[in-house]
Amino acid sequence: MNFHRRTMLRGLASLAFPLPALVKPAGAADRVKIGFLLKTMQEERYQRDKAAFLVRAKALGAEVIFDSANNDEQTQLAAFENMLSRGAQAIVLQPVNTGTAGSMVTSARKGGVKVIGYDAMLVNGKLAPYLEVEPRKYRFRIMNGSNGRFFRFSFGDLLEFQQIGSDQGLLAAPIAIKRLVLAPGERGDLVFDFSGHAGQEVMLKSDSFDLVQFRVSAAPVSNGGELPAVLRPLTRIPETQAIKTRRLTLNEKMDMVQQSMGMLLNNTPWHMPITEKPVLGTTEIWELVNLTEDSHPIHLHLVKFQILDRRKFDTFEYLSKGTMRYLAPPMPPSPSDAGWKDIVRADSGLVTRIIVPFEGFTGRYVWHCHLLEHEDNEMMRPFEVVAS
Ligand SMILES: [Cu+2]
Repeated sequence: MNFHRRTMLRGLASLAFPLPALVKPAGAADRVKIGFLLKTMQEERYQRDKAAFLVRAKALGAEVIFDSANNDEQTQLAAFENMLSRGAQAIVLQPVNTGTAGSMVTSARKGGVKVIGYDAMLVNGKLAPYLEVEPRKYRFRIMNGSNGRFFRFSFGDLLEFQQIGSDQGLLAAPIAIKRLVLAPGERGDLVFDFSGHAGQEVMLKSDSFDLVQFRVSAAPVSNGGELPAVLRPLTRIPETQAIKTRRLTLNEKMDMVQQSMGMLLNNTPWHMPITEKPVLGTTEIWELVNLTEDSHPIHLHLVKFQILDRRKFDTFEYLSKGTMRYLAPPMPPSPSDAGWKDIVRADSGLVTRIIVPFEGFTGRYVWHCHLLEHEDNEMMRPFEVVAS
């Protein structure tokens, strides 16, 4: 990888198909045997993962021994031993219990068999990458491209870095932080100064997960000067500018035995008639009332918006009587969240308010949760920007 001052780290993903590293080119006489052991096949995504894995392995000329464990540790242990006895040279493992996975890894290593964690993090499509850098400032543009994982980015042991931008552009001024939370789809524009780390290694991490190792060269170089103290004027949109406030709920549908049947926006499936029709050139406040137990990164197409605040409310009262009773004062957005955004984390039990100028074009757009498994299951709605 040849990274420059402006570096885009894209496609951070929680799903790894680390096959190319294991598999010899198709046509090689000795086909590599790979074990692929999932914890369950009860979820639809694993059916798709299995199919994709098999296709990719076949294309690369590998033989796959597949099994799943029905969420049972002992079943998984037996399946793992079976793969070893059948001559698997590497096993991609999704442990039922990470605590007991150690014994499987130990027995595999005795026979020289590699074990690869199924839920590995990929950075720009690479597993455990490193980057050689000079002891100076680097700019990193990071996008969380995972299906559903929230990242809490930090450098090394909570080293300070500067955030200069969020989803839709530069912040008003750099902010010094030690950790940045990004939900799926969110972006962060960061500057890290390696000048104090010449000859050392610095890890970009998310909590205990290692993402990218930076190997800092020892020779001194110019550090490129200081960051400007002011970046771009950023006027907060006054609430009085909004001509309409919409209260929109985030809902989880339950069946008779309280099993989740999926998530909805405003309790309305995708195919129902359009209910949100903002007028071009006007500004609206959208109140996202999260009645679920999850945090949902809500994304609006076309527009950029600002986060007004988040406020705790009584979900039980809202669900039972339909009345809104706040339990705490509103919380303003953090400095990281105070710039132009197109995705907002709407946390459980909070009303998250955004102020949205509808500029640019009339027409139909969508708004949706950015968790892939939610948006692909009805947590998406159209909106239509209409002419004044
Ligand atoms: Cu969601």
